[in-house]
Amino acid sequence: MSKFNINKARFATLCVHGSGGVDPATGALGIPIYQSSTFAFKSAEDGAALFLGEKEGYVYTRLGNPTQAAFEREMAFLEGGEAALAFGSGMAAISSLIFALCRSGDNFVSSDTLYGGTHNLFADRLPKYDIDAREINALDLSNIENAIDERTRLIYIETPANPTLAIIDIEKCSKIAKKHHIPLVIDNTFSTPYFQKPLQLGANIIVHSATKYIGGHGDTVAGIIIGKKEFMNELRAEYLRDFGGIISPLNAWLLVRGLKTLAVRMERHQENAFQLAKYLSFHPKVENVWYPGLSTHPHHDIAKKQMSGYGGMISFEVKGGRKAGEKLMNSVKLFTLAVSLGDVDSLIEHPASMTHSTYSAEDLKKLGITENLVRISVGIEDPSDLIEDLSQALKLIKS
Ligand code: LCS
Repeated sequence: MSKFNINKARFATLCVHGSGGVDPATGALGIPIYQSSTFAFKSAEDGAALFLGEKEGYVYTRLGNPTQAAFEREMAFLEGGEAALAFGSGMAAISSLIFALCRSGDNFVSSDTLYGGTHNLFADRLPKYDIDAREINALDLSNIENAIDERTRLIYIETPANPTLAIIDIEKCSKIAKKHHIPLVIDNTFSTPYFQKPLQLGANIIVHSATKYIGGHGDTVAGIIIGKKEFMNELRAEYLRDFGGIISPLNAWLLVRGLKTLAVRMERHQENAFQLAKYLSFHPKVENVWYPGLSTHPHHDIAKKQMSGYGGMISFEVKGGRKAGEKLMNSVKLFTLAVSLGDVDSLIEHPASMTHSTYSAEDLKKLGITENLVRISVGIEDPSDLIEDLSQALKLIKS
């Protein structure tokens, strides 16, 4: 019997069967956790050749590890990229990427609604290295054009944006990037390759906080970059080797395992989120619901064009200001009051005082991250239980 042609497989099959097959060393169907810091050389000459890069193989886990490689291979495969590079966190991936692309005196253009940690890196840390992150409203594409000059090294877009679920047109951004011969970087954390394929839309590099849907179980912190092989090799040498923000073999293994169920988890996250978004839209104590799948979402048309589904994140405003939002968050019983997202468990948090507290009050207002905005990461529980929980908590808010 001829072997199944994995290249023709659909996404859910790719998630399960992956790019790697069985472990070549042992035949293990599940990739082993190569929990080893170092790897023995066959001879002194062999070690020297590995160090010179004349021979492929493993040397030391900071420079590469088979479990880490399995995760990278799988992510490159699922995103449709040439290669990938795993990091110890999403922030390690993003900071390494920016340092790899920019030198002192350079700048880059970024969408202004970002995860609060990314914004903090861009607005507070990078200026210390004389790198200017120009955070602009990328919903108006002319703002991107206008911010670009001869020292601009990349365009960085988070879409859907955390926490407002703003959707930026990737294809249109990629045309601007091409015109200026600079790479377009997309943070694909909220969608995952299951719902959005930025490389197919013209982007050049993808970053993820793999902590979220990629792992899916809330038990790992990790990041990954996907792009051209040559660039990934350069990044590995310059940034993993010298800056050292590597992923551990155990965490890489948890992510490989998480990816096997990515398709079914994303389907269920979306199904549940749709039901909750509709429920919240009609609730008298809720003002605005931001979910890209709703036709009332201001960028629904762009979402429909570039995403094959809308994910599991919802933000909404509770009538009655900050106090009403706090009452809701303190009253839920099934949702966990916690940051992070993309877990099988449903989570609830307050962006203005938690994940996005790195923004100034003025910026929060400008971006629509209001005092009464609550963000939920919809898990894979029974949606009726989730609705009942929100319902009992909303009932406790005095109108
Ligand atoms: N990109 C996005 C879109 C994120 O949401 C996060 C973290 C990161 C990058 C950074 O990844 P990390 O280093 O945490 O793996 N977002 C978080 C959030 O919304 N709540 O807690 C963390």
